[in-house]
Amino acid sequence: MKRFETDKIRNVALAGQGGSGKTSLAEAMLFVSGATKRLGKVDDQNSILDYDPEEKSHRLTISTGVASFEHQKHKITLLDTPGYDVFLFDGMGALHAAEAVVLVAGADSEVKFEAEKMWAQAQRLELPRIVAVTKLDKENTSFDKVMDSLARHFEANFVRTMLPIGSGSSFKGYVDLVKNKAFTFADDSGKAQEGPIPANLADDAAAAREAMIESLVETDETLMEKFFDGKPITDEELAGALRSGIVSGQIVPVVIAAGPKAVGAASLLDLIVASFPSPLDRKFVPTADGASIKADDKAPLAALVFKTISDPFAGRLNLVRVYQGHLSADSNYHNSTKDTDERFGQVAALFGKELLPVGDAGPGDIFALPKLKDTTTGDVFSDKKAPVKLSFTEPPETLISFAAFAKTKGDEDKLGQGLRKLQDEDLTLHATRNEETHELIVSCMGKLHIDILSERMKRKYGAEMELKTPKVPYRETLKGSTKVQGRHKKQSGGRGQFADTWIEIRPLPRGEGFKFVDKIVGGAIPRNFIPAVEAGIKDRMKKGVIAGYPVVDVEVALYDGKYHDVDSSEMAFKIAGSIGFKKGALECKPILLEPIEEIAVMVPDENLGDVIGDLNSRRGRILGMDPGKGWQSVRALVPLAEIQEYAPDLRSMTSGRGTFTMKFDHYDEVPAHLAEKIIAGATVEEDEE
Ligand SMILES: Nc1nc2c(ncn2[C@@H]2O[C@H](COP(=O)(O)OP(=O)(O)OP(=O)(O)O)[C@@H](O)[C@H]2O)c(=O)[nH]1
Ligand SMILES: [Mg+2]
Repeated sequence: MKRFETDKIRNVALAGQGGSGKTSLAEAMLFVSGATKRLGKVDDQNSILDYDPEEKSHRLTISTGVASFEHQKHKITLLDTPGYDVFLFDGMGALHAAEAVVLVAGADSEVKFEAEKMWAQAQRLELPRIVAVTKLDKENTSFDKVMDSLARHFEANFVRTMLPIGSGSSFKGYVDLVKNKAFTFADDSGKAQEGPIPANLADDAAAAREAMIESLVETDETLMEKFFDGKPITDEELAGALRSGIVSGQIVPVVIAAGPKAVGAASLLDLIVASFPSPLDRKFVPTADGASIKADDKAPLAALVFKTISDPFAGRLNLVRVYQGHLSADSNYHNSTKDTDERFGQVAALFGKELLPVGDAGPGDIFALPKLKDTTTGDVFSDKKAPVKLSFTEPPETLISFAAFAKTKGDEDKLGQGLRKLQDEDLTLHATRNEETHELIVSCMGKLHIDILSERMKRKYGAEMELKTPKVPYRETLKGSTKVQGRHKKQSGGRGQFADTWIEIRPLPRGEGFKFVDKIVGGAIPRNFIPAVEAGIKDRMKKGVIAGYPVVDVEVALYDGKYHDVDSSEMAFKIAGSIGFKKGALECKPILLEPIEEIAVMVPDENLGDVIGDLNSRRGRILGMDPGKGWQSVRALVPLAEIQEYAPDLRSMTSGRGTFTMKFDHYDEVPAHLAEKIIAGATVEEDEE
């Protein structure tokens, strides 16, 4: 693909809630521009953008699809973002690469939280928006209902620039209020029949056009004067006001489309070319130090890696957007985030999974770099001498954790490697080993997320993942104190084993761990055996005394003992230490401790009662509530054992709108009736005598 002047580039992200029709609309644009020979369909699994096998089988977008193509002497790059909540972060990152966002709103649904989140991200990045209303060909839909829903959920000056012709099965196309003509579609060729406005719509169209003109002229004072003086506004003036209204964000046009029938795709492309911002119009690129960025080819380089794709065969593919300066293939560049140099062998535009080599790239270009060494999402390429600190959106906290095992013995390495590769391309996936429970913990955003990760793991890295609820890292501690003898004596022919110890055990305040006090006087136990006694006690503490969990917060003083010149050894004293500790600990009212998490839940007002009731039923203790506009933030302490699968439950209680963060707070005593059950189901390792 050749390079285009910066003002001839349009980077457009499609965003919106799951299943609203983003990919279908993007496919329709590829088709009507001639970039594809046939109309790709999500349902027929032949979409260019949802090319990944898991995207095909689930018929939804998991990872932002990118397609660059030429249309009317412009280079258009579409970024087709995911809409389902667990994949949203990928799309939020991709918005960094766009100049404008098309919010795709399906007429068959109220605006949902996923659309709200992407809208908010567009707002943070100060990206102009337009709305494309899809699915007006479905029964029981109405354009007015969509407009109402938009107005309820977003603060923006929505302006209809189209009106639908027909609805449900009689939906035929739209009236273009700017051109003041009707466009109807007989088939899915994308070609419209242009004609006069149908008589039954004439009044509505005239009123809607008047309202549109009024909104448009408001963005320009001279136009406004002209309008209120009753003078006619020319088509050029209207087009100019539309463009400046979009670019400045003063208006949000609402258009009509239906991807699977290629309705509205050509006219959306026209609007993108004529009225969407080019990279030169971009006012704001977030930087860590507030430095400003100019879409200037000659300025020092500033390019952001907004996405990494990890492939078992091709390796890593980094998706990059240049904001400032330029770069070319077969040259070295500085990754200023990681402070390493990388060689750009190939620079390629993307068309779904296809790579189209380009020689060089400048401000506004979006492309892929195969086979870099160290670079991943969020990294910045800039001049070593004039480093630029571009900001990238922080990934959200993960919401659910699983203990992962390899289904087939021997696949543990594959699993570990696969998880590392999957983490490269997904910042909302974390894999860590829990040192206490020794489990491999995989944390991510939700149920659908882990399902897709499991499928990918199997297909790409050949390991089947078995998932369980993670073990709760309980601990044991003691409430009383005692003095106890630990004695180990064995005579089995030849040299025997002998060690005798007296220890005093007492509890320490929570969090103090373990303290060993050596009170041996007069050589009751020789000095060289004392560390062995301590080691034996520590060993036993790790293995637990009632349920197999580590014992914490105790002090043990070794104050007396006996030894034998021939039969005593370090091993014998170690065993005596362990035996003594176990015996003594059982006399000291041992109890179980459980981790307590502090959770902060953002709840829509209408779900507050349900959420609080649910937290109470999870043995939660509400700490406080902070009201917001239509929302409450609830803080509570909840035992980890009760809240490991909170994400899907909160999702269903709040129709997906509730969010939460959780962090470890402290360990607390497990209530006796629950402790009994845990202890009954546990095994404690015996001493090796
Ligand atoms: N009737 C009708 N169906 C549509 C329209 N647009 C999309 N669909 C269907 O809606 C479903 C979802 O379409 P997609 O294009 O995959 O939606 P999406 O927004 O990309 O979905 P995610 O990527 O999962 O967020 C598919 O079955 C489409 O065929 C439309 O305008 N009319
Ligand atoms: Mg999609």
